[in-house]
This record gives sequence, structure tokens and C-alpha cells, in this order.
Amino acid sequence: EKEKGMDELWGEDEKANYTDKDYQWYKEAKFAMFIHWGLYSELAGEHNGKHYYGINEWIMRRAAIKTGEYRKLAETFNPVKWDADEVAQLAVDAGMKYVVLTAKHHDGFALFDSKASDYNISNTPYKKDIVKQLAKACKKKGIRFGFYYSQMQDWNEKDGFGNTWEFDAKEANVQKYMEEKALPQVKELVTNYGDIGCIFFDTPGPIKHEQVLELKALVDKYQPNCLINSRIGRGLGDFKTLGDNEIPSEPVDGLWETCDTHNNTWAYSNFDFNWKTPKEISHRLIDVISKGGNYLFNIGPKGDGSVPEVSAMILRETGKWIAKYKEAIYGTEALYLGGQTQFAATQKGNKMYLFIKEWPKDNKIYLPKFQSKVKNAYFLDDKSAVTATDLTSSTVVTFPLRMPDPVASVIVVEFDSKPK
Ligand code: FHN
Repeated sequence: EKEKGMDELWGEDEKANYTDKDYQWYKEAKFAMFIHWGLYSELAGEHNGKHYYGINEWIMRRAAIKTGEYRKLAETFNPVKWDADEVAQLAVDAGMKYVVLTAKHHDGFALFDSKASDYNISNTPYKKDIVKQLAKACKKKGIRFGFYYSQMQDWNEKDGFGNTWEFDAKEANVQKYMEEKALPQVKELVTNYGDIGCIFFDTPGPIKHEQVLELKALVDKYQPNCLINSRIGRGLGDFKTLGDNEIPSEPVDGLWETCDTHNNTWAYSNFDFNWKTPKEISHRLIDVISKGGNYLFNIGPKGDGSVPEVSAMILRETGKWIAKYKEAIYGTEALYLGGQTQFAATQKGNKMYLFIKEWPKDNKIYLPKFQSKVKNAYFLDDKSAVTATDLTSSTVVTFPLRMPDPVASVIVVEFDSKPK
């Protein structure tokens, strides 16, 4: 659900300008980790004794905290339980292929050592560069690293966009903010941390076409293959980020991503235990990949740097199911079987991977009619046989009674050609 007042912050144009960069890795990746972490994690949904439910990374705005007071959080930010290797390992265990960290969210605080603004991790008791640690850890574990950067909204700067409770928007010189903070910081991020797989810009708001062009040119100059999301604004991204927690009802063309929260907030909150279960996460992953997208799933570490244990446990459990059916997930394409909810499919070569989310009563699934001819069918886990028959108006898949996979079972149907 969008925070009140969010609409004005969105650019009018959220289309992506599908890329000619090297995007194969991104197409194959399917599952990734989003990390929302910053000074707001310390507040964990509470300010001056008041509890704020919902998105905690917005607590500065929601509680109208002035910059002078909010900046004090940096004086105590000391996430001694943060372990970049452990977080990268969690992503690997969950079956995730890239990680996207909030290098700077709307509150304006940078998790990296920035020469462009002293409002950064170096000036906390912790001191160490979080972006550097995580970029290194991801590299070590063989997954890609990307970052989130709020390019227009910066509530710490009077020339940034969005802090309406302290500054007068009419007096803001957004171009000055772009030149003095956003562009220099993005330059630091694309030059100091090795290969950047992708960048998640966010809430472009009133950004001008020329400003987007400048930002994009900067990224492309130093990281020509880095994929930029559509929220850079004005239709200039390489891939499309759908709305928050949005799963489309039909396949979407080109490269795209659904970003999803684990509970009802991106950043950690003490008051939100509404965790999606491994089954829910897997089903949402199936829904996304069967329509051709990637699923960027969020964790919100606490102020001390630790990942909430329940969230981590759930992700590890989800990873077990993914590992079992990896052939049906990574490197596949969309295969749309209509808008029903019981099953969904992906495809690779001549194979269709049929995910059974709800076991059908009579052990039978009617699929739309394919022109390709069925050759063979079996359960992916134990290779036990399934009967798939071409009928005049449908292909019927029939299987013996067996214990369904409690998350989702997968049947492979092999055709004589690419299923169509
Ligand atoms: O305002 C942000 C929000 O805090 C969060 O970062 C999400 C993630 O997609 N993006 C914005 C709202 O869409």
C-alpha cells in the first residue's frame, strides 16, 4: 500500500526503454534480495513513544522529524551485528542471484563512505563502509551486487525533494542538489565498488528529462552494462520496476521486476510480524516468473545490523524448495496458461514446467491446446511418470495419487518443439 502523499512523488512515465546492454544474467536470475537498511532501522517503528505501523523507512516523514533531530541517529548508529558475508550467504541459501542494498534512501543518509556528503556511515561509531563490505561479499559468493539510490527525494537537504515539514519546496534548487549530492554520490557508487549489476532508482517525482539523461549517462559511462530500472524516470530505464508488491495479471514484455516486502514494511519495524511464509513466497515467485519477471524480495535488517531471525529462517526454508526445482526456475521464460490460480508454468527449450500450487481433486489438469505434440511427462522431483495426452481442444495431464509437495509440485511436460 502506498504511503499517503506518494502519488505526487512518482514520475508520470514509468515505461522502460528496453535495453541493448548485456542482460542475459538478469533474465536468468529470477530471484533476488532487496535490503532496506539505514538510520530508520534504529527507530524500528517508534518515535517519542508513538508506534508507527506500516513502512518504517518513512518514519522521518511520517513523524515529521526535523533534520537536526534525525541526524542524531547517526551518532549512535553502530550495527555491530552486521555481517555482510552472512547476508550474502543468506541470499545464496535462499536461491537469490543478486542483491540490491539501499545505498541512500529518502532520509538522505549514505551507507557508504562519501566525499560528496558527510552524512554517511564514516561519521558514525561504526565507521566502516557497508556498501564496500556487501559488494565484496557478493562477489566472493558469486552473486551480483546492485544498489538502490533515491535520486530526487532527499529529506536531509533543503534543495532535495520531499521534506515538506521543514523546508519550503518553492525555494528548493533541485538542480543544485543533483549536482552537489546525487550525481557525485552515484559517481562514487559506480566507480568505487567494482561491477554493479543493476541500480534501483526510486520516486523520480519532478525529475526533468535532461536530469535523467545526465544521471543515465554517468552510469553508462562508468558501468556500460549496469542495468538501470524504470524509476530513474522519463522512460529511460533498462528494465521495468512494477509498483511495490505488484504481481501482474498477465505476462509483461521485456525485462521487469516485482519488488516485494516480507511483511508490511521495507525497513525493520518492531511492530510487524506479518511475515509471508515460505509457501507464500514460493507461490509469488511462481506467479512472477511464469509471467517473465524477476522477484526482488526484501529483508529489513535491524538497527544492530542483524537480520530478523524469523525472516532469515523463512528465506532459508524457501531456498530448499527452490533448490529442489531449480531447473524449472532459473533461465526459464514465461508460459502463460491463463489467469487461473491453481497452476502456472515456465518453459525452457522443448520443456514446459508446470507448477501445481493447489492439488486438483481428480489428479487431472486441463491445459490449453498446444500445437506442439506432447512426448513425455514426469514429476520433476522423483521423475515418476505422468500421463499427458493431446486432446482436440486441450492437453490433459493426469497423474497417480501421491503426496503433493506441500509448497508446490512440479511436472515436466516435454514437447516435440518449443511449446506453443
Ligand atoms: O518510497 C519508497 C519506499 O520506501 C520503498 O523504498 C519502495 C521500494 O520499492 N520504493 C518507494 C515507494 O515505491
